[in-house]
Formats: sequence, structure tokens, C-alpha cells
Amino acid sequence: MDIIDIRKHFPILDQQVNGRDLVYLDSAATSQKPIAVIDALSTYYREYNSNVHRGVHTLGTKATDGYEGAREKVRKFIGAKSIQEIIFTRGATTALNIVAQSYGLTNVKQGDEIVITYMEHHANVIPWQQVAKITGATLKYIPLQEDGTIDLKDVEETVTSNTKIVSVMQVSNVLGTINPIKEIAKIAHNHGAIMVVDGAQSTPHMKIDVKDLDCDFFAFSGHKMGGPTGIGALYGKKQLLEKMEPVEFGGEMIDFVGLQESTWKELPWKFEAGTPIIAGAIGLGAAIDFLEQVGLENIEAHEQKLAQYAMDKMSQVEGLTIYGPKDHRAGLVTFNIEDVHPHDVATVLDADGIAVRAGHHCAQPLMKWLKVSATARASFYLYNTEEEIDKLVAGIIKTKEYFSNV
Ligand code: 7TS
Repeated sequence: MDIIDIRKHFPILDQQVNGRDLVYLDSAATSQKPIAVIDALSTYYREYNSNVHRGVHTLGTKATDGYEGAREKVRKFIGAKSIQEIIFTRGATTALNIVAQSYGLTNVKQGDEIVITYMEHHANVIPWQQVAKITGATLKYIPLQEDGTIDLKDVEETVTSNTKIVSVMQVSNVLGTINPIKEIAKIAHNHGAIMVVDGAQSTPHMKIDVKDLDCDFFAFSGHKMGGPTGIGALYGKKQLLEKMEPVEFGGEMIDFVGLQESTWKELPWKFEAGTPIIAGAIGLGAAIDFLEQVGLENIEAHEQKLAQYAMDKMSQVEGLTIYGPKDHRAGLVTFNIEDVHPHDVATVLDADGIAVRAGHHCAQPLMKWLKVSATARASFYLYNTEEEIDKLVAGIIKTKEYFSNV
């Protein structure tokens, strides 16, 4: 992987922020977009903007081909069997909400259990809280080890014959933990529960194979993997999706509409009411092409190297707390500087052109578990370099010194 060449595909990186070269270390919030994606959006709007699945005119056919072609790219990218199992959504949040509202509300009843973990993003907490509230089910949490990993023994102990749904993130957006999804899915299935995976932080960075994971549902967002905002996907096993009711109703998703009753289109379109996110899907398809050209295994290896480099350098800084496992972790490092608020850390770093995120990262149950109210986080992607991590570490030391003198 030639990093200089990779960076040429991301024009936004080549700019100064506050008089310094931009160091973008916030890809876990949203990644930057390669020219191929920007061009795909522009070409769609300039040359063949049309609605899909309706007209027979040439532009409409081209738009439909682009939109459905992107679905096939997603199918292949995550290893699904059929395009019927790929539903375009606004992102991971919408995908998880569809599973909760459609599958959850019909298949969970009083006395049942839904199992998640303490490290989940709010998008994989609140939809289940709502299902538990409405149905009278119990929401249970798999505990974490001290280093922020999951012990399968704890999964065995938490999941019971009353568990109907187990929903776990594949990669933590705060701890960088990579969870053993395949093994957790096995435990869920042994107890007759289904396995839902929040793949928002894994799909951009590692090869995903939903068949190998044997998960029942898998959710991800396009904007964290070089694609546009407003597009993502829900994968679901066909036999489950077939039995599920849509959560949105209107145009596009119907087969026949009578005065009192209507019937739905076949999968996956019954879940896509209204004019879909056509440009977004085409842009996501272009992002997938780009990632595949670079190679997911190359991206993963590059980020592993960056993560290890960052962990080595940052752990040498006194007064710095780093959260999450020491190794076998994803390309992000979450930290706090002793006696300095993370928002101040992010502000001082920004003055040097370094973009990191500070806050609770939409993981308040995890913040409670970590006994902090907020943290700072540097997250990496294929375009980041070791030199940028050196700048981050220098910025952290500068921040520490600045606040020790005030
Ligand atoms: N799940 C995980 C693990 C995430 O990290 C995020 C977004 C979501 C779900 C929601 O994705 P969305 O695209 O539907 O919003 N995480 C973050 C983050 O860590 N910083 O900003 C957004």
C-alpha cells in the first residue's frame, strides 16, 4: 500500500487548518471520501439523475441499474447469499432500529431477555431498551473484563433459554476491542436466540463475511467507509426477513393497494418505502470498489500497524490513560490526560490542525463503566501515517504541559 498514492485520492486531506497541515484522526465518526465517490455522486446528478424502479425511460433505467448494482456490490462485499438479504437504510442506526421494531416487537414477549454489552453504541442500546419497555422483556448486559474485552464465559452465563436476541458490536468505537462475534453467535444460537451485529466500526476496516459469522442481522453505515452520509445497509437472513413486517409504509414498497388492505413487494424492496437513497447507494458502491482495489487485508494491516505504533508512543506519555485492550485492537486510541478535560485536549490539538473527537462517543453506559464522563479519541483510516501519530503525540505532550502551567 503506497500511502502517498492513497492520500492523493482524498483531496480534503491536502489542506491547512489553523495554519498547520490537517491531521484528520476522526474517521470513526466519519471517514473522508475518495475522489471516486465524489465523482460517482456528481456523475449521477449531472448525467442520469432519475427516480428508480418506475419509468421505462433511459435515465430511469440507468439510475435503477446504478442503484441495484450497488446492492449487488454490498452483497458481495459482506458475503451475503442473495441481494434479497440487503436492505438499504440511512445507516447503522436505522438498520438496528428496523430489527428492533420489526423483529423485536413481534418476537419478544414478557419474561424474555435481550442481551447486549456494556460497550455498545447508543444505536445498539436504546432500540432494545424500547423493545424491552414495550414488551416487558429484560435488557441484560454482558460484563466486560478490566481491559475492555469480552470473556466468552460471561456470554455463556448471561445468555439463557429465555434470551431471544443477542446484539453486539463487532468493533468498539471507544475501546477498539474486536469482539469474537462468531463465537458469541454460536452461544446465542445454542440457546435459540438470534444474533444481531453492529458492524459500523468493523465493515470499513476488515473483511466481513456474514455467512462465516453466521449472524442473523448485520448493520453498517456507508459514511465510515468512504461512502456518502445518509446510506448504509441492513443484512438479514432471508428466512427471517421474509416473516418480518416493514416498519415504513408508502410508495415503492407495495405490490397491491386496496382501500383497506395492501400487500408488499418481495424482499428487499418491502423494507424500502419511498424514493430511496439513490445517489447515496451509488456512492457507497463506488466506495466499495475503491476499498476493494486497495484491498481490505492491506487496509487492516496498515491500521494494525498504526494502532500498535500509536499504543507504543502514547503509552510512553506520563499521565495518559489509554482505554481498551493492549493488543488485538482496532485502529483507534481513546485516552484521557490527567486533570485535563477531553474537550480542552481536542481544542488545543485543533489549534495545531489535529482533528480528534472528545465526548462520550454515544456510549454513556460504557463511560459509566469506565468511571469517566468523557474521553478523547484518535481514530485512523487507510490514509493516516505514522508521522501524523507523531504529531498527535507531540500535541498531547504540548497540551499536558500547557495545562500543568495554568
Ligand atoms: N454503532 C457504532 C459502533 C458506531 O460507532 C456508530 C457511530 C453507530 C453505530 C451509529 O452509526 P450511524 O452512522 O448510524 O450514526 N459512531 C460514531 C462515533 O464513534 N463518533 O461519531 C459517530
